[in-house]
Amino acid sequence: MAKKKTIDFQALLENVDAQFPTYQALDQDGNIVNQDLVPDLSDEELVELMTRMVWSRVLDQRSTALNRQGRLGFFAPTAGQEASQLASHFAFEKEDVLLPGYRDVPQLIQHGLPLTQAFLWSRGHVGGNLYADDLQALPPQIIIGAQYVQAAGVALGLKKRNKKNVVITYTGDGGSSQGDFYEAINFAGAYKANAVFYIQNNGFAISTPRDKQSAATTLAQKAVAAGIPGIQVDGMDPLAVYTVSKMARDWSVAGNGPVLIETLTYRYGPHTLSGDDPTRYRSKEMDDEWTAKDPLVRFRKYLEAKGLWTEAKEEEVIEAAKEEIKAAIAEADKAPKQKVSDFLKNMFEVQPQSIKEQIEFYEAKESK
Ligand SMILES: Cc1ncc(C[n+]2csc(CCOP(=O)(O)OP(=O)(O)O)c2C)c(N)n1
Ligand SMILES: [Mg+2]
Repeated sequence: MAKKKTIDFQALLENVDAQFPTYQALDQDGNIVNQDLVPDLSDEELVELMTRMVWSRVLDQRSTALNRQGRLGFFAPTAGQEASQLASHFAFEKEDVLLPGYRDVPQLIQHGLPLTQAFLWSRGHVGGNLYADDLQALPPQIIIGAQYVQAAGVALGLKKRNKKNVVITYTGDGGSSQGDFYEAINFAGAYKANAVFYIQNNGFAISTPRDKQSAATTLAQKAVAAGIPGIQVDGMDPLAVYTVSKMARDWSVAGNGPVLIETLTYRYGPHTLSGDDPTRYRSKEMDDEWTAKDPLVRFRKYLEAKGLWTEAKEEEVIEAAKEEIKAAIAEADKAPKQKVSDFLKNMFEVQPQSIKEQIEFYEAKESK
């Protein structure tokens, strides 16, 4: 009797993995390694992107200092993730809808949230959540993965209204283990909704390493089960992140449905400034390896070689950012003291009876 053919399970896994290479345009020395991924950006746009990334690094440093002085509340450091955050966001339009996580404040400010309001949000002040009508964004989500389900809903709304816009949302490697993550990409895929979903894989969910999140070789391949395209990109490479993001937006705006993008990145600082000590779960070797991949260093080298960037220009950007931050924090200090009743009034458009009663109670107390 002929021997029956067996299934090669190892090959099944390897065949999937082979479809998810890491896209890279610019290596860590600032050299182009893949001409196909070099974006069609003007010199001015390239300089603008670098300016935003340097601005974000300064915002990270100043926010850390302000937090330690007790002048800022919640802060999730962003240094290291500038390409992942700002080169991705650079591919979208003001009318696209941004649903950020707690670490995505730089994109939110670039999308139009005044810096003063971002500082008020950090302080837990209700004024940080009162958005101008033309700001197409929701406040940063703290519940891991929850913005993904909301993004799927907003994306379907855009689709039903025939809008040529998309939703952009971000979660982390840890967020990609949440039920909300799978539900959202599955739903958005089934309805071909207009969305670009990002997983910023910075290697850790607080202290939990990436290899404890999933047995999948890449997080991008989670897209397969949702029937949508998934791409893994070098998240320290602003050119590749931008190109992949722009192509994903074009694909989704054309009515083809969502895309999932995994950016390989690293946060240089602690998880948040609320007591995390990364030396307890990350080695110096690991930090050094990722420091060598710094997105600012490689982009600076690339732009300097093109004659588009100098040390003097960078100093100018740093000084301007410091001034902007100083003015914004002074403005935030002028906000009226937070009242409990203001918080309650901001919860529902139509107030339930229980909230009405609480508002009355607090207003009476506050007027004394
Ligand atoms: C539903 C939920 N569970 C747990 C937490 C507590 N928590 C806050 S941040 C975090 C880790 C998230 O890691 P990741 O998604 O990788 O994002 P990163 O902080 O690395 O950007 C956890 C577990 C939370 N905010 N929400
Ligand atoms: Mg993470």
